[in-house]
Amino acid sequence: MNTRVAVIGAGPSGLAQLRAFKSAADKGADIPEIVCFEKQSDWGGLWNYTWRTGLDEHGDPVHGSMYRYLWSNGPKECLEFADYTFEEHFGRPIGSYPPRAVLWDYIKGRVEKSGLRKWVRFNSPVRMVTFSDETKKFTVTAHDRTNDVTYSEEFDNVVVASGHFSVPNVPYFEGFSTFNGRILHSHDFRDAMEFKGKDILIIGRSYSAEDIGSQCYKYGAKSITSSYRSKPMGFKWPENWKEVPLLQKVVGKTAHFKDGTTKDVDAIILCTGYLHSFPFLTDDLKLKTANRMWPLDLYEGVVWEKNPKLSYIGMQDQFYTFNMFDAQAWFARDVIMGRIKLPSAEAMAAHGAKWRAREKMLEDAEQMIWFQGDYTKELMDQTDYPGFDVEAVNQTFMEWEHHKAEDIMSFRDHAYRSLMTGTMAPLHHTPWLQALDDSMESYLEVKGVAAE
Ligand code: FAD
Ligand code: NA0
Repeated sequence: MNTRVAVIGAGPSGLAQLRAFKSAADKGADIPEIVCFEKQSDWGGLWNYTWRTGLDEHGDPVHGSMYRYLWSNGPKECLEFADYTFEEHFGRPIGSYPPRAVLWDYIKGRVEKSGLRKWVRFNSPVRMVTFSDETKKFTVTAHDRTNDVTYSEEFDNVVVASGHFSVPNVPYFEGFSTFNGRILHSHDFRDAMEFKGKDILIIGRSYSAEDIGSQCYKYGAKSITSSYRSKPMGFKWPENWKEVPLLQKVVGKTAHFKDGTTKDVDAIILCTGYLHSFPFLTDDLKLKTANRMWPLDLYEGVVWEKNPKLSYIGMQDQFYTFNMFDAQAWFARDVIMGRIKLPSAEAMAAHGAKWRAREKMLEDAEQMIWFQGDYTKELMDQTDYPGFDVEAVNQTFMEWEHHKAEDIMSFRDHAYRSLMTGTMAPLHHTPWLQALDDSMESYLEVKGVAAE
C-alpha cells in the first residue's frame, strides 16, 4: 500500500495497533508503512516503570504513573490477548494477579516475537499534528531527543495511543500552601516504604486511592485516612484505615473533614485521577473528554468522527484493557485499510449517542463491565481478531468484584481459569500481603525453585 500511518505511543494501545497491522501482513495483506513515535526510551507505556517524577531525562514531563510493588488490580485472565496467551509467553500457567514487571514482560513478548521494534522511533515525542484540507494529509512533527533534532513528516492516517493516565488532575484544598508535610499526586507516588510509620491522608475513592492506600498499609503506614467526595469505597478496611467525607481544609498538620472530624497527618496523597491531554493536537483533532466509559465523537469508540483518518485507541475508562485495545486496533486497522466502510457522519453520531444513552444508565461497576464487554464484542465481530468468550470474561470480573467485597486485602490470593486456553491458574506461592518482593523472579518462583 502506498500509504503511511503514524502511531503515537508504544504503550499497550500503540503496540496493539502495530500487532494488528503485522497480523494482516502475516496473512498476506499489503499493509501501509507504519511509523510509531514513542516518547520514552523503551516500550510498554505505563508498564515501563520509571523512578523519575516531574521531568524526564530530556526535560519533558514524565509519562509514568506506576509505582513499585504494583500488582495487577484485576485478574490477568480478563486482559489476556486472544492471539498470545500467558501460557504461550511463560511456557506454563502462572498466578492470576502478576506484579507490574511480569505484565510488562508479557506485553513486550508479543511484539518482540513479531519483530516490531523496527517500526518504533524511541525517544521521539510528537510535538504537533496538523491536517491539511488541501492535501488530505497529516503533518507530524516529532522531536528526535537522541540527536536533538525536530523534524516533520507527512502521513495519510494517524492513530493516537498516548494514554490518559499521565497528566494529573490536582485539586486545591484550603491550607495546602502552609501544610507541614508532603503533598503529592498519585502520578508522583513511587514507593510505599516512604510512608512507613506515617499517618497518611488519601483524597479520592477510585482505584488509585484503593491501591495506594493498600500499598501503604502493606508496607507499614501507621494509619490511612481516605477522604471521598461522592461516596465511600465501602470495603472492609483494616482497623487502622478510616473512610471519611471530603477534606475541607488543613491547618498545620491537621486535616478537617466535612463531618466535623479531624486527623493529624504526615502526608496527603491526591488520588484524584487524570486529565485527557493531547498538547500535540490542533483543536479540530483533539478529543475532549472526562474519564468515562463512552467518550463522544469517536465512532465505535475509535474513529474521530470529524476526520475519520484519525483514530484513538484506549481512551475509555477501563475495566477491559489489553484485549479491548486489541479489538479497537484491529477495527482502526480495517478502517484505515478500507476493509470497513464507515457510515455517514449522522449515522456515526447516532450510533455514539445510543451507547452514551446506555452509559448514562450504568449504576455500578458490574454494569460497567457488561457494558464494556458488549462494546468489545461489537468491535471483535467486525474484524478477524481471534474472538473470545466475552461473557466468560465478564463472569471472571464478577468473581473478582465479589472477592474484593469479601476481603480487600486478600482478593489477589485467588486464581481463575484462562478464557483463552481453559487452563486453571495456580495459586500464587505467597499471600499478597506477605509478598513484599514484586520482582518477576520472585513471582515466577515455583516451590522454592527459581525460574530460569
Ligand atoms: P499508556 O500505557 O499510558 O501508554 C502511552 C504511551 O504513549 C507511553 O509509552 C507514552 O510515553 C507515549 N506517549 C505519550 N505522549 C506521547 C507523545 N506526545 N509522543 C510520543 N509518545 C507519547 N490496567 C490493567 O489492565 N491492569 C492494571 O493493573 C492496571 N494498573 C494501572 C495502574 C496505574 C497506576 C495506572 C495509571 C493505570 C493502570 N492500568 C491498569 C490502566 C492502564 O491505562 C493500561 O493498562 C494501559 O497502560 C493503557 O495503555 P495505553 O497504551 O493506552 O497508555
Ligand atoms: P484513578 O483512581 O487514578 O484510576 C485511574 C477519583 O478522583 C475519583 O474517586 C474522584 O471522586 C476523585 N476526585 C476527582 N477530583 C476530586 C476532588 N476535587 N475532590 C475529591 N475527589 C476527587 O482515577 P479515576 O479517574 O478512576 O478516579 C478519580 C486508572 O488507574 C484506572 O484505570 C485504574 O484501573 C488504574 N489504576 C490501577 C491500579 C492497579 O492496578 C492502581 C491505581 C490505578 P468521585 O467522587 O468523582 O468518584 C493496582
